Amino acid sequence: MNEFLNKLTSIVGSPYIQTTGDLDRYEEDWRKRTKGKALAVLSPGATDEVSLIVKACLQEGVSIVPQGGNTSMVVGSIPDASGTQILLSMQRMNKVRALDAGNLTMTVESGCVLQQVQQSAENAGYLFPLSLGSQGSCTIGGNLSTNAGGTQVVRYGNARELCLGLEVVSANGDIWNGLSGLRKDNTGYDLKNLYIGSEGTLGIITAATLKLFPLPAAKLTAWASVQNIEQAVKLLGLAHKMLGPALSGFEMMGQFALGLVDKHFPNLNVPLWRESPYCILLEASDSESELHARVQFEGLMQKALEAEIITDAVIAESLAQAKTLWLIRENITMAQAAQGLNIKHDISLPVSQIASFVLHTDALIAKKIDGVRIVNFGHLGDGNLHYNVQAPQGVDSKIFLKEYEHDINTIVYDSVVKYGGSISAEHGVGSLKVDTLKDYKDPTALSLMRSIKKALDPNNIMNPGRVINSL
Ligand code: FAD
Ligand code: 2HG
Ligand code: ZN
Repeated sequence: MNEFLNKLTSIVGSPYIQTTGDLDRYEEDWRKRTKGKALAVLSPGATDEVSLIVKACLQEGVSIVPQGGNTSMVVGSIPDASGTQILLSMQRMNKVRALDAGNLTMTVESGCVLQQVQQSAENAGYLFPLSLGSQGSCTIGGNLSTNAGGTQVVRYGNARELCLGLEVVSANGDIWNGLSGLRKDNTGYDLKNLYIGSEGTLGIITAATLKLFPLPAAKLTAWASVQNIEQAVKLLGLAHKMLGPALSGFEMMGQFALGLVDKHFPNLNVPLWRESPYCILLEASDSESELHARVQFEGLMQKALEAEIITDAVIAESLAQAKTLWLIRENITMAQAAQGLNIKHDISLPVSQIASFVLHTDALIAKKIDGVRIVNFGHLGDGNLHYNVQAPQGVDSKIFLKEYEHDINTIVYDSVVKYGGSISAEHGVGSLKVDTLKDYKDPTALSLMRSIKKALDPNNIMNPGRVINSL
């Protein structure tokens, strides 16, 4: 083993291999549910180093866990407890390689933090629209490997839709340069889209060519209260109709979720939440002007009030106000963390089914556990709910999870199937949902997925046990 570690040291250089010391930030998952142990943490600085590492690991039969910002919600990016895996941190590979204004593309290394990618695009006068609450620490490689969603999907799509090309180190150590930047390329199987969303189980993304967009001339943000989800869905329909492609964000937040923000971030002054079961955060991105956006937005709010779809609304009057409204939404995850562990469900449903799903599932859960609280919020514009279940007041969250996690998951996921949804909308499968996936995914689809895994990673060295665990 020493010889193997010496070989790895010679590839990355001794400052970039760690086997001892405080490795918690690499070995513990973001939610602090699980802690693993790596044989070594490697931080390569270039694609050819990644290639040499994979070849060395393959020869030694050692598996690799790729990691970006370690913000996974599904325990996908930490090593297992065996102390035999290599944790490959991509954070040193953080260069912007090129920006092609004529082609509206930017090529970046996979360890670039998402916020850095957004900022680099903006500095050059363009927009890279992917936006997540974790954008200050997640990496673009992690975003692509999980096909991340976030708050701008309703207009710009998931990470997959924002990527035109990849550079990948395959599971046998070969470097595939697919950084084409082409919007059309029908020359066979779509390799890029196999690696996107594969959660590090097929290869390592080392760089990506991303789509850029013109910066909008104006952005407006509004906050509205509604009596129930049916009204929220009506508002979404009206917003699509009246704003067209300008609608760039449509988030729904339940009263208990906002109450947590109010409790843990009291300086944020959450509007309208005490008197309404749900609040909606809407954003319009206009390519004409601030005035044009405001007229359209005010028209939408007026009509929604007249039709009694919403009960009240505020339109942000300044950038600072808009930022605060977004901070309230983005801090729901931190507020939950401050409250204690809960049972997370990142689900997607046809928008038309969401109200019935929530009514049905709320009732089943309330029947099972008295006083349980639902942290219900999410990207309603994309049919993506974060339907999280919090222990009743006064019940220890760890004991609650131990006792009820399995049963609650069964209730929620059976209900997801009943209403035509998916058990993972944007966070992925990781190891947390790997057993659940077996029960809820079409068997033929699972069998095809296993064939792909066997073909691209025959020695099962890439993030084994994640996404699919029986080969
Ligand atoms: P990591 O957590 O390090 O890894 C995630 C997975 O990708 C792992 O399986 C890992 O092995 C693999 N991986 C990482 N880098 C590479 C690479 N270069 N090559 C191959 N595989 C790789 N997610 C959403 O979709 N939408 C949200 O709105 C959202 N909001 C969040 C808010 C907060 C506060 C937090 C903590 C998380 C949120 N997430 C959200 C989840 C998470 O941020 C995303 O899944 C993100 O895309 C992960 O990026 P990362 O760099 O941290 O990846
Ligand atoms: C979000 O939309 C994230 O804020 C996290 O996807 C969801 O905390 C969660 O459950
Ligand atoms: Zn989300």
